[in-house]
Amino acid sequence: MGILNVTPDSFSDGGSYHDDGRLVAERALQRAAGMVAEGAGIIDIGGESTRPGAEPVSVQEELDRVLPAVELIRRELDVVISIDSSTPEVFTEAAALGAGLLNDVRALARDGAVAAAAATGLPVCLMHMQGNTPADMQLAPHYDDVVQEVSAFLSQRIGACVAAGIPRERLILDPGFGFGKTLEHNLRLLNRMEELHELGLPLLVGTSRKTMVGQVLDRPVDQRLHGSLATAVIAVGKGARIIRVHDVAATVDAVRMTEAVLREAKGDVE
Ligand code: 9MG
Repeated sequence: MGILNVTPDSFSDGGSYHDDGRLVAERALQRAAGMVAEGAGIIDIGGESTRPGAEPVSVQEELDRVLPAVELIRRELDVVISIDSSTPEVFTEAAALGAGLLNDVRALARDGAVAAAAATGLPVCLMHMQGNTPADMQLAPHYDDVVQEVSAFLSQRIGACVAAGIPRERLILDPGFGFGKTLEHNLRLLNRMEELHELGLPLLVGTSRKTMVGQVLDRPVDQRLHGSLATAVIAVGKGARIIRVHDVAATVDAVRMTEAVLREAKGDVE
């Protein structure tokens, strides 16, 4: 899964979102085409930053950022479009334009989100976050047992989705690396990720360029590729099915190599 942000600061190489929404959609298409050529099977389009401390955007602003990119990418590329959003109106409109997956860091907790997601008929990724919003999630994360609590939260959200008519088979789970977690919590979650298989659903993992990599390696965000690849390899080794990344080509190579080793262990060598 390649990451495609369509926030105003995402295309700082000239041109501005506010000047011309179409220009952003065209830049977004170029980036998406690059990631597809590098091997991405899913493009995750987001119009609201989920970084710690990020300011919320209005529904209209989010729609204006996301929909032109969805429409253009859907028309031009053969790839699954994922919508990185928590906003019911965005789910509905993006689904009507051909999106194929909803990726919600708030696990459909916003008012009307479960019903709107159910009505689209699309698969949904439910992510764990401690704290209600990216703005407050890193204030003082605390868990007695991070893996158990993430698992219990996801289990509760699965129940809410199934009760609202989203079948289990349409759900994907994500432990939410970096969302209301210290470095120790993130490392423990990665080490014990197998325990989340008890929930019986595919796992999505996003660690690409995150603070946890920067903290271990003492590297700024533009020097975290190698550390991010290490976490992707571990996640695939522990059964993750989707890896959400900025650096698609390098991750595809690392994942293909990991899968070859895992296949050999099962006696299945090409
Ligand atoms: C939008 N977004 C940012 N980080 C993410 C992560 O780790 N997982 C998912 N599902 N979405 C994320």
